[in-house]
Parts: sequence; C-alpha cells; structure tokens
Amino acid sequence: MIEIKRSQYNPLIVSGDIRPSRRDFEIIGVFNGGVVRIGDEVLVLLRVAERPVSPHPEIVLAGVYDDKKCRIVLKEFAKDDSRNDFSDPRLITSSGQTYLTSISHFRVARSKDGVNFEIDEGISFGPGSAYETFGVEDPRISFIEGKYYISYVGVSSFGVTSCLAGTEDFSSFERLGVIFCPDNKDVVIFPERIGGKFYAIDRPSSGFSGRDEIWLAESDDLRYWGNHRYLMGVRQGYWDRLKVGAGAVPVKTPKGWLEIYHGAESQDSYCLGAVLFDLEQPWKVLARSEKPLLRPEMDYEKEGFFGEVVFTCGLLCEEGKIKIYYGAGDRSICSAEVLLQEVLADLGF
Ligand code: MAN
Repeated sequence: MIEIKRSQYNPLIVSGDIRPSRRDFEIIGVFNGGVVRIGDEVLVLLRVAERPVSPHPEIVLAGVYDDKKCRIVLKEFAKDDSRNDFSDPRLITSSGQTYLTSISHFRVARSKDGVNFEIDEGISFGPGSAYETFGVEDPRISFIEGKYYISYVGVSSFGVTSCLAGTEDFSSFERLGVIFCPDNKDVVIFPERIGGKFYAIDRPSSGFSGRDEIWLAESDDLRYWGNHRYLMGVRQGYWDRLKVGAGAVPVKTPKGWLEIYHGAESQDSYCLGAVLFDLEQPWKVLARSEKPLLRPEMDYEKEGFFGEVVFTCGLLCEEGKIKIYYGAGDRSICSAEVLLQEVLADLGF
C-alpha cells in the first residue's frame, strides 16, 4: 500500500491570507498553484479566485474583464430571474450564456521551508485579453532552457482556452497567446526537448463524444503545436472513469516521465494518480495507478467552495520525494509527499 503523507500544517494557504485585489471584492479561494524551486525558495504561483461582494441579497454580481477598457466591470444577475441558473456554485448560466461566479488571477507566494509562505500584495498576472475576460486559471510552470513558461487557462465567452506566458523573474511576464483552442485545459509542457521536439499534454473536451481526455502535441518553438495524438482516456470502473487531465509538469525519472494527473469519478469528485510515459517516446503510456494516490478524505478536501476535490498544478521532486502541492476543495493550498520509489513501484517499476 502506497503511503502518501499530507503535511501536518495543511491547509498551508487559505483565503484569509490574501487581500482581495479591490475593496469591493472578497476572496473565495486560493488553490491550484504552479510550483517551482528558485534557489533556496519554493515559489508557488497561486490561483486566487475572487468575486464582487453584492450589496443586495437578491442580486448576484460577477466580475468580468473588459478587454477594451482594460479593467474589470461588474455584471448583475437577479436571483429571482428564471433565466438565471445558479445551481453549480462555480457558474452562472443566463439566457444560454455561461459566466463564472468568480474571476481568478495569479499571485506569487514564496517560502523557505515549503510550509510558511510570504504572499505578494498585488496581482502578479491577471486577465489581459479577450480570451481571459472571465479570468486566468490553473497555472503550470515549466523551466525550459533558462526561462519559465506558464501554461494556463484563459476563460471567456469564447470558451476555455489554454494560453502561454513567459517570464524570467515572475515580476514581468510576456504573453505568448492562445496555444490551444476551446475547450481545452490542463496543459502541461515537458521541461525539455525529447528527440529535438517540445511536447505538451492537453485536454480537449469533445462536445461530439462528450469525452474529456488527454492528448499529446509537439512543437519546435512552444507556440505552434501540431502532430496531435490521443494519449490516454477515462477507464470504466476506475477512479478516473469520468474525466482525466494533466496535473503537474512531468518529472523525468530513470523509468520514464512521471505525471501526476487528476481523474474524476463523478461530476464532483476529483482524485490524483500517476501515469508513466516512455522517456524517448512520450506518446507511449507505460503504466497508470490502479488506485488514486490521493483522494478527498480530510475535511479541508471534502468541504470547500467546490468540495470533494484534490487537484494539482505543481510539485517538486527532491531528495527522492514527490512533494505535491494541491488545491483542496477549490478553496485552499495543501501539500502531501510520497517517496518517488514507492510511486514507481506502485506502477510496476
Ligand atoms: C470548471 C472548474 C472551475 C473553472 C471553470 C472554467 O468549472 O474548473 O474552477 O473556473 O471550469 O475553467
């Protein structure tokens, strides 16, 4: 039985640790952070989700980035209007249009011990294009050839896209645009070239098949992606029977590329497990976890803005351990660690 150890200090970062970006907003969650080690510090690029506080109990407000005015404007939805559907806490559907109940941006958090974090005051990276009007979400950081690349989700009325930004210092960022069209999320870029090419895992959602599964793409320059291939799907009867999507950036191990991914067993329960891809031919899946490495068990995972969720966008592989940072219940940042050797043994290696 594989043993994963949650940090005794969980949750490490909660909404109360963060000041909203505006006085009229409140934080609803801080979760799904991208992770990288820089020198003696762990840097987590947090997804901070906030929403306007409504002064009227019968009106729900949503913050939407106006890409012409370059600022966030407020939209009103009356609770008693039958055209408005609020049944999913994350979404508002109004006359056939979908909005989000919160708008997310990224903020830098730094820590010397991986437990106590100093969080930057302002927005480090926020919505900035027509494809990000409902926010930017779920950053994954790949350190490639001396530069950090952040693959993240841009949500707008166009749908859910995957975008890319580059940075050298996490204070200024270069927007490199949409790299995968809607609906496509959970993009992680391998940290080095394989056989001369860059590779990314993505997760298109097919309206036709109704499936949310993992694909692989290749590129020469990280911006233009092609040679798309189906990589792995959902498995009937398993913990990942409904949806799968990449989690953290793949880790190179002697046995293959190790990817910690998420699987949903129902619309509202997300677990984490492992998959191993071939080192030279990453389109070959070598093994997948029979059982999840982590499933929502603690109160802080079962409850939350959207409970029953453990979801990762980043980890560190250090001292023979996989240190996973994960979002719990779409509300807080937690961590858990497991021996790399145990994960590989569990996969049969
Ligand atoms: C899902 C969840 C939300 C997210 C939207 C848009 O509903 O992952 O957290 O805001 O998709 O990406």
